[in-house]
Amino acid sequence: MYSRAEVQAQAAETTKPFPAVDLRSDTVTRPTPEMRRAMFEAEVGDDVYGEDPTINKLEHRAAEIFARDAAIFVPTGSMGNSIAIKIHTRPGQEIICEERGHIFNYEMATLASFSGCMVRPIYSELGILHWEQVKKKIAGPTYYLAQTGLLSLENTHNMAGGTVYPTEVAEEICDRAHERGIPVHLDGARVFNAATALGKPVAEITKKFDSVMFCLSKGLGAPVGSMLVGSRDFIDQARKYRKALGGGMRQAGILAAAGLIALEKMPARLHEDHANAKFLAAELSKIPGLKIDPATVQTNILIVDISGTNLASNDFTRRLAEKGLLIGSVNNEIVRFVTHMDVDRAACERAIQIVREVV
Ligand code: TLP
Repeated sequence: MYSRAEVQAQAAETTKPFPAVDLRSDTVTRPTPEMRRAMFEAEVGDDVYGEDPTINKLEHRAAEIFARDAAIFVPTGSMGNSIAIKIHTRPGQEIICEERGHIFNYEMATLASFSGCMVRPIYSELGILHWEQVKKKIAGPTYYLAQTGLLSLENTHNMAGGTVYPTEVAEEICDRAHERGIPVHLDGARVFNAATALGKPVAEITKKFDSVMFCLSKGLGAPVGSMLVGSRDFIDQARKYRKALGGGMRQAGILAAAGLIALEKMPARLHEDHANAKFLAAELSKIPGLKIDPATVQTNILIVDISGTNLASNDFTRRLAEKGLLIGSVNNEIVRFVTHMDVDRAACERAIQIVREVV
């Protein structure tokens, strides 16, 4: 999404004397004072020996909240997805996912290099796949066709604009895939945003998936960390692959202490980010040259087509950054705004003002 030079330029903006409004991602949040205190006081041990009490507590709570056998802490969402894909597939198989999916576009082709698989992508305007589309892409039994090893859904769908799977749509895919012996993984980096939008518990909207990855370090505000949840056998295997990838950390309870607060307390405030995103969408849609349908904004992500401004997106984001607003460029015509706990309504109003000035 960003070149190294862009990242450095944007980082330089954040050190300017006036406060930048940073809507690049919900990954940019800083830990709350309560998280920092908990990290300072965390009881720790060696997690590779299974002896870190704070990690054990976090894994136990994650399993409980998702109503699953077990869970495992991983350093990043990308590692969580890579591990899940490795467990579910064999080399030479295909993985079906939506064309703008994170596992396909932003994980450095790890599904190929680590698991030996390739992607059979399906495009869907709002990022939500339906069984009728999926079933056409499942490989037939012909011996020389690469077999479908896994379906992977993304909820919310990041690059489609934080869109949410209706539970019955996701469940139909899981049920039909299972009838064919194909597992279904959920890239639920922002599954708590999905649950908030649907008004349902995460356990309910994820119950039919074989495995779920979710991030503590996005909307939930933890500084580091993601979780994988699934069956006992799946998590036992995940522990081995996490170590293989270099993700066996030692006194990781320092991180889990913040993760516990993220997990227990932060889902309850996500509706504020969604309300701010809807506010931004409504205001941006009134600015000539910007294309966004506020009706499609369900959570905290806005994907905006700026081709009508006649500015390339890098130019657009640079001009905004000069005035103190940081957003992300997805491609030449598309930019992304993401709301999170470190931007309040006043910051969003300032963001709109800056966009108006630039356009
Ligand atoms: N997404 C990041 C970027 O990589 C695009 C962001 O700023 O949104 N699944 C989904 C759906 C994600 O959006 C992300 C991160 C991940 C997985 C990976 O998580 P991390 O960054 O922890 O590896």
